Amino acid sequence: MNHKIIKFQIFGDSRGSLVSFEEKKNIPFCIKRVYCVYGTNPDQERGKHAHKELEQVVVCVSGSCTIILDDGEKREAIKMNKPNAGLYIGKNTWREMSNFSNDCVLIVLANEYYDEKEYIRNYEEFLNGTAL
Ligand code: T46
Repeated sequence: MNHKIIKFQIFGDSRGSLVSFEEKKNIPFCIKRVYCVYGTNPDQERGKHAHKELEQVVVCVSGSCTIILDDGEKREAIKMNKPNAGLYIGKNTWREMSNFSNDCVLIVLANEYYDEKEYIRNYEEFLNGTAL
């Protein structure tokens, strides 16, 4: 499957904790876009799409949620609840996000600008593409 967990070093002291994200160092690409997902109601689902080429790293900096990843053959559910563990998601990977806690905040680092044409939002279309 085209995903992996990236562990970030925690710089912690008596004041609290800090993690940093650096392109081509602990993030495996050049970062063109950063966005934040927050305030999602716990009964709502997000995602339900794949990307043709986009690569991203998702970091849950507060609260928790579940991300299901699907490569067309296998599905894996990943619990997101640690600021020091990023989820790298490569191209052609279907994702579904659910079980959001009220305080869930996701920071997402992406290697390209936003482009709706780059999304595959239909699951059948996704499956047909991965079967090629
Ligand atoms: C992903 C998961 C983890 C923009 O205008 N610019 C942006 O950079 C993004 C990401 C979204 N938008 C607009 C497009 C929609 O009108 O914001 C709205 C919500 O986007 P979407 O429904 O795609 O959000 P999610 O949470 O389902 O998915 C997002 C990302 O779109 C997606 O790439 O992998 O987070």
